[in-house]
Amino acid sequence: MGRRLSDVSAPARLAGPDEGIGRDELALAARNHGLPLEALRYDLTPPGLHYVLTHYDIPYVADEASWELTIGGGVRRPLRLTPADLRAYPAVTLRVTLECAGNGRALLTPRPVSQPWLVEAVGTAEWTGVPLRLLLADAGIEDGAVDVVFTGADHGVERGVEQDYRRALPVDVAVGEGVDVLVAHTMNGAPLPPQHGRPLRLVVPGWYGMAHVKWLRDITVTDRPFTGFQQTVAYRLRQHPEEEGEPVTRMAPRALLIPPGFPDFMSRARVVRPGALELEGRAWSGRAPVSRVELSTDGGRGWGEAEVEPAGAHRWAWRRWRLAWTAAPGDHVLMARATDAEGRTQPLDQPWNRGGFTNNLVQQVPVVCLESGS
Ligand SMILES: Nc1nc2c(c(=O)[nH]1)N[C@H]1C(S)=C(S)[C@@H](COP(=O)(O)O)O[C@H]1N2
Ligand SMILES: [Mo]
Repeated sequence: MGRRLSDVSAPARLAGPDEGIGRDELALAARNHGLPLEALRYDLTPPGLHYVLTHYDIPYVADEASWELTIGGGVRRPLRLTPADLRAYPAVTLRVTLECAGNGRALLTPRPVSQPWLVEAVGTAEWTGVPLRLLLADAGIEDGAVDVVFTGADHGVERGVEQDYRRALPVDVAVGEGVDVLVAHTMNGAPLPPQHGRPLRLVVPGWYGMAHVKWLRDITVTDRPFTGFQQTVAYRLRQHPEEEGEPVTRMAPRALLIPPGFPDFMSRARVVRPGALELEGRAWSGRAPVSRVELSTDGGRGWGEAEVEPAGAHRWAWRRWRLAWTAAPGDHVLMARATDAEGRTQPLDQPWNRGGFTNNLVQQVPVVCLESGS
């Protein structure tokens, strides 16, 4: 019997009311790991602890020297560049917090069936590369450009559509003066590891992960809006499947706690002993800088103001925050809430859409404080 791609490729769906995480979701979770939350302690996430998300397979790149990045479409001088060519350009290094747009998805009700993130789809790295603006200036963008389309070397099928991983940015974002979009060849001072895009990837400070195309092999300038799968089918905010939906773009504010105390192996419940503790965590936002972080130690009834470290030179990276707490014996629920300088804050009720995207529900961390002396 003839087989079709639609036979092997599942449609998008929501989990049923009592449906647990399935084997398909487990398979994705085992490939695409999160940041162990204790690693929020590092300013720069060691690459092995940075979250990973890859829709298809990680391309095998034996020899960087034979890699070519092509730049074409609506440009006057199409370019072909090797990683060595890119390393010869003036380099810019940016510290960037990257978060998957689906972070928090597995906590939603109903649960969109996809990569089942809790809240750990985040990491911060120093990316070094060439500003896209420079490359596009060398290529010479023609008048009437609308989008810049980025193609990765990975290939797969998703909801019946066979594709290369491909995403676009509006041309004003691609060449924007405010912040450098980078074609990065270096992560934390070393060549990109395979899972993070070896040898080249796009880095779009402030945007959710899906825009940061890995294994970048082509950049094409177009004079009409890009309508590929990852732009118009996936990564849209929809309540109903037939809606066109708003595109997913920049990261909403989020704060996470460094898990206090020590964990139970199986339940991951946090255990602390009574007394003074310093609660610490990180917060970030892709539109306006984080301006405050509030903490609740009683499940959201009262909120205290955390001390947030200054952003310093790193506007696009997470910021550390802290607040003292005296733990008393009993059960507690800790919550942290970030607000950005334009007043966007994290909701206490789940923001829901069919993809589970951009959901920045306040994190809840149950903590058991032991009796003194136990
Ligand atoms: N080529 C390609 N680029 C990609 C992806 C992909 O599947 N293929 N996944 C995107 C998504 S959804 C995310 S969240 C980030 C994850 O980047 P990381 O694995 O380096 O953390 O890569 C993005 N870039
Ligand atoms: Mo993602």
